[in-house]
Amino acid sequence: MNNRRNFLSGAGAITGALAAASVSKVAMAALPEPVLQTTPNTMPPLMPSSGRPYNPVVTLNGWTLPWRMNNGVKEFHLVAEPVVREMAPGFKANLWGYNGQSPGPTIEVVEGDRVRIFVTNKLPEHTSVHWHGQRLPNGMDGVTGLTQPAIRPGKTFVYEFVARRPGTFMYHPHADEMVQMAMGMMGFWVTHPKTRHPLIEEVNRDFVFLLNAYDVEPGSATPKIMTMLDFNLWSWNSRIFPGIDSLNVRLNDKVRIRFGNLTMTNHPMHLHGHEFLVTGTDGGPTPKTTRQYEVTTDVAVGQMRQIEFLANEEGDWAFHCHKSHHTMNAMGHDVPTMIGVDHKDVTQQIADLVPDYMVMGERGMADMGEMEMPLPDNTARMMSGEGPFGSVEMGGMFSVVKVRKDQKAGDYSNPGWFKHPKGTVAYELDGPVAEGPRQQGAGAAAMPVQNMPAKNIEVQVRKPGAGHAGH
Ligand SMILES: [Cu+2]
Repeated sequence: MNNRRNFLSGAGAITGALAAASVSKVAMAALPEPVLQTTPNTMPPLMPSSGRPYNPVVTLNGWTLPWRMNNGVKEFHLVAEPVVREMAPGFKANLWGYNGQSPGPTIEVVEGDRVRIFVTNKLPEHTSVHWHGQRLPNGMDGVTGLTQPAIRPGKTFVYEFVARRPGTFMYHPHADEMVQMAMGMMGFWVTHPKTRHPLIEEVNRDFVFLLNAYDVEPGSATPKIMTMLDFNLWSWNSRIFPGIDSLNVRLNDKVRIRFGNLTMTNHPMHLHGHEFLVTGTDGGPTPKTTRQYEVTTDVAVGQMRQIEFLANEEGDWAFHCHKSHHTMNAMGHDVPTMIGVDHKDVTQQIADLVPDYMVMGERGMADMGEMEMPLPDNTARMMSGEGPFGSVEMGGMFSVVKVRKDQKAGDYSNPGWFKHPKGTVAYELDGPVAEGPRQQGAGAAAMPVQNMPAKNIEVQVRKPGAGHAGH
């Protein structure tokens, strides 16, 4: 009870607001007052104040939607609306979302709960909500035109069903989907088991987030909605590193992380320092016989995965998508690879004409993370994040799992950087290093080659400058 009251009154983070003007006063009195969120920070777990108890989840850079009980029914109020989302400090995007943020709030219920969700549409166009992965009456499935009429701007629709299956789910529009998902309309849903479930472990920490992607041109603030593959912002809950909060846990905590993919490509999610099991999907808990230890698991488009591990190694452990372009922020994709290219002469010639000219990428791209390059206003840096040893040189889908001995149970605050025990950090060798012999000629086991080239060619690998589908 106390937790919820604190949550609602906490530092003005959440404010009540009136429902859409077109809803009559009588009808409004029948609706739960919508709760809005004004901060992109990770909110503490929302302890259930009514209904069956459960161990709540923590939404990364997000929050859980409070409800009210009405004659045994859990009532929620979602408001679909344009929002301004801070995707990283200093970088705000004009998105669409729910109740003040994108993604919308996480909805948490218990298996067997009867749930009633009011959806008010404050968007400039019609919408609907599809409850991804749920068993429900067909007419509650939220597919505009197929199972219900569209929710017109200013209108409120009511969805009602029993949360039949425990597990990891999400919600999103099934109306002008391409636009509405490209604009950030989505949210997480967790149904907790009502009793001990043989395939669902009790855990100490349970984190959730959605993988999403945007195409926002440097200097602008509204996503381009026609983009199919060429996104330049790869985000978790509409945040990009270094704007994504760390996942802070206590040493020897059992940790569950649940994620769903609403981008247009797959994301191999990789955790450092620990092995995990995939314990569930949006289809439910996985049978134990299918579980194997992994350090990377791929989550395909429209899929959800939940992973579990024992956090028994102290430290700051990277957790990220393993596609290296997905741990970068807005960048010019048509930049050719310049590694190894000597352009001293041409640089001097250009510098004579353009005094501020600088060459990028001659030694790799790391310089760009550290360089103070002038950027248009409201542009996310390509990669950054100041770590204890310098620039982390990451962006996009990247965060850190912080495992600490002295983190208190239930404390989700950031403990700061890990203090490595003496002698446990990679160090620079002092002294000379012998040069070994370099490879010469063909491998001894190679087949004889017909029509050998007249002279040996050393290949200069260079990416094509135009087009780069498929990442
Ligand atoms: Cu990825």
